[in-house]
Amino acid sequence: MNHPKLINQILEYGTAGFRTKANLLDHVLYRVGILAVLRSKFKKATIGVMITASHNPVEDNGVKLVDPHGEMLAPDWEVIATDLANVSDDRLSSLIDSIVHKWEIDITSPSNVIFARDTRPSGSSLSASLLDGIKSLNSSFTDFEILTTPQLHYLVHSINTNGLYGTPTPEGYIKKLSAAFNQLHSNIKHETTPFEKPRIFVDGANGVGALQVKKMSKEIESYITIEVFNDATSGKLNHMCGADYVKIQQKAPEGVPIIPYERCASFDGDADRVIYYYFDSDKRFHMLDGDKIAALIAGCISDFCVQAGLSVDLGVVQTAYANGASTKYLTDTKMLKVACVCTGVKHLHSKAQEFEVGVYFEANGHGTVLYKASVKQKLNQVIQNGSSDDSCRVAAENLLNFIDLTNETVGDSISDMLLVETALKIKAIDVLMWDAMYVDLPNRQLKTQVCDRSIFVLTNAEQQVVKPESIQPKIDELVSKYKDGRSFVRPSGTEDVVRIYAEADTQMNADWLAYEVSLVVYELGGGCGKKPTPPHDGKLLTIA
Ligand code: 16G
Ligand code: ZN
Repeated sequence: MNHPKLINQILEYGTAGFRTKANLLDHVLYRVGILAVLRSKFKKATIGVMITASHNPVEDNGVKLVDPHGEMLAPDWEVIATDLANVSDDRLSSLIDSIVHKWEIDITSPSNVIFARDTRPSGSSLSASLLDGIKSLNSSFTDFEILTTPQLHYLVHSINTNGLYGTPTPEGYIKKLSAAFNQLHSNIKHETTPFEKPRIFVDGANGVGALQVKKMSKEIESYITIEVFNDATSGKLNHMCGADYVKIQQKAPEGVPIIPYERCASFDGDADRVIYYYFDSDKRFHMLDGDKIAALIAGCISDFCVQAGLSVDLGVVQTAYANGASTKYLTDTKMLKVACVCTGVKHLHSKAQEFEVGVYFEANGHGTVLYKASVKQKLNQVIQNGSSDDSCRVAAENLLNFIDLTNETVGDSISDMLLVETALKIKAIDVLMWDAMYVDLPNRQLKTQVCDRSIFVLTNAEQQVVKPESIQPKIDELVSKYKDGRSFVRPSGTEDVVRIYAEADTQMNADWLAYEVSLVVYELGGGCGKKPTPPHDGKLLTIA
């Protein structure tokens, strides 16, 4: 038996695919190889497999499938993935037969699987296990070796559109984005520009994003200087650095120089998230998260549309983690439609598809923009009708390049960063002016352990607890005690914890509200392990 299943622990295909300690994944990768081939035969298209555990520690690894248009695996196949990963060795082949039968898969039809991995040391042997699974069904395949998650999503989509979305190679990705960036930046002319050639410090989380952004940087160096830190040459992946560290700890990563007002961006371990920040003259840290990125980008697209004389249905999709101040800014100041959905990229992505232009971002920095074909058609129409010095035509050209600079398949640290840099240049604003768009409400995230997090049933885009029934009235009561208070709790999809989010008028109040709510979860939700401890003496809570 190839790649026998040596563990009894049940692994679930969750929001981020399978993710656990790397040494538990050998049989899972083999079976995912089989699953990807079946999916490819079923969809009659190329399927992608990405081996990564994103922002998790280097000892972990994970794997997820990429569907034909570069989107996440369809939910009904997530269940199949879970079944395949957990079935005993002796029942594996009969389960495969039953999947083939149930989904009427023509096992003789051609299939193609492409795959890549992040920089984790466990990646190459897990790739080999995956490949054994793919080969067991005689499928064709390409191993793209070390790439970012969004690069793999791009490749799947461009292969399945016969190159219409972009040349289906890693170099094609760099070329498409860099060409759009260079075109935009050569078009933008301001009488007074705050900085002629911007510079940005990138924290590559000691991962694959660092390697790829260096390649990108060479292609666009006429218009921007990108200096990469935590570049995987010596430091440990995601250790004291990266987008998740910066967002959760609300502090700067190690390894990035502190220079006042210098723009800095942190990627996560597989480069599908980005968080911005800067230091003021007192070396105080200021963060610009996914909400602020969404506000900047949505505002820029909306301006382009107005300048091009186009009316489009533009919406912004957030989750409950979006800072209340950002939602207020988007709706009240920018007069944009805002939708709130459950956490997880697939929920944001599918909601964003309902708009002609759907901007979606999680506060943690994962997000992108989706454009309906109708928008691209309207823009081409404006270009055809306009004269060369026509400002409508120029705006339409700029927006088309902005679309080309976007990785529409999934959130992408590199693409998102270049969109931000472009939006700042177009608006002729610096990081301070961007930050001043609105002021974040102080907030705090905590997590607490319960014996069984599956007892939590939520509603209203995960903002209210339905079960256990006693919890929500308590949360409502606590929230009402705090000015600008808001709080919700949800079981994590990636860790064995319940997460608590709270915001309020001051950091101290946000910390106390988060603490009080975590105590409610612990006491009424079957807490186990360490009981939450209160924030002491006006000091901030230390986050586990
Ligand atoms: C996964 C999700 C991410 C979400 C996070 C929440 C994808 C590709 N990733 O990383 O969108 O923010 O889970 O984690 O969907 P949690 O359930 O542990 O809070
Ligand atoms: Zn990631």
